[in-house]
Amino acid sequence: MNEQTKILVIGAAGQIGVELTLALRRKYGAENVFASDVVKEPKALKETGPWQNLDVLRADILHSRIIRLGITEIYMLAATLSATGEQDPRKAWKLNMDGLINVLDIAREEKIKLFWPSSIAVHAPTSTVYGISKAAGECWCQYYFDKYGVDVRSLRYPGLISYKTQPGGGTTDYAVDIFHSALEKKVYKCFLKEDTRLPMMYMPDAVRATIRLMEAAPERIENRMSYDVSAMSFTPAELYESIKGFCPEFQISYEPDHRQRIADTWPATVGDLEAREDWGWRPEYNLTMMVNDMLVKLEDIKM
Ligand code: AKB
Repeated sequence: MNEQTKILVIGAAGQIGVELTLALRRKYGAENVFASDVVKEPKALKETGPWQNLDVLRADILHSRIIRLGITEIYMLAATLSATGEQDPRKAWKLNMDGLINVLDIAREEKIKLFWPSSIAVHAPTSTVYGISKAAGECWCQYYFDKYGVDVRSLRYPGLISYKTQPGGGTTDYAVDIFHSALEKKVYKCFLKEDTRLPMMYMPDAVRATIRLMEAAPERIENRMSYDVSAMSFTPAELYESIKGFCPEFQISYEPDHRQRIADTWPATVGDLEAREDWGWRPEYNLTMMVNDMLVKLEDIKM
């Protein structure tokens, strides 16, 4: 690690933000990783390192704080997800697009290395405002790299499964909610059809992929738009069967809602050869390993 590396995580209270911040603090030292969000500091981050209340849409304040803290790397995670974005498309567009461009401008002026997450939603870019914003965001990343040499790197995350923080308003959220119902011995009402297959990833793999991409030598990053990364792909019925192997009494019912329409446009699987070849991506968790680990960790938390 370069002596002066100072990291800012924007959107640190979200599903990826909490776990990525904790992993970065373990790796780079707590005092070198500043977590920030517009909402208050989540319990999971309290007393683990420095916290800043920052709004990515207030570019001037953000810019001066970044200079004052001597930030050299930014993980810009603040975004509205696919399902929530459909309730107020203009608001989602503003956060997802203006937020990214604000940070790209600061990265350009201060020569800061930047990570920004894209999504499998780009494979059906016009089915949600989220998909449009991710597809456009990838183009902005390429543009800032080509035109200004900004060292920006990106992954297209699949649905992410985690136990520390709940996801916030995505189409793949069922794959987290289902575990809470299983442990609370409730019947789970799934909002997607039983045979809806989507690409998914366990959070430890997502965090590892993100840090590995950011640590790769710049000449290995051939793709400045975004890399597909894949780990597993399953349907609600397959996930249910896997959980039932550990919780035999668990029951499910299927009541598809507006999110089914979004899921139907997304790919069932994605190929990640480019990420494997360019910077050595390999997932560690398959469906059974993920289910086992989720149930153990959630049980510990709930006890
Ligand atoms: C969502 O469902 O909106 C996200 C995603 C796949 O980008 N989890």
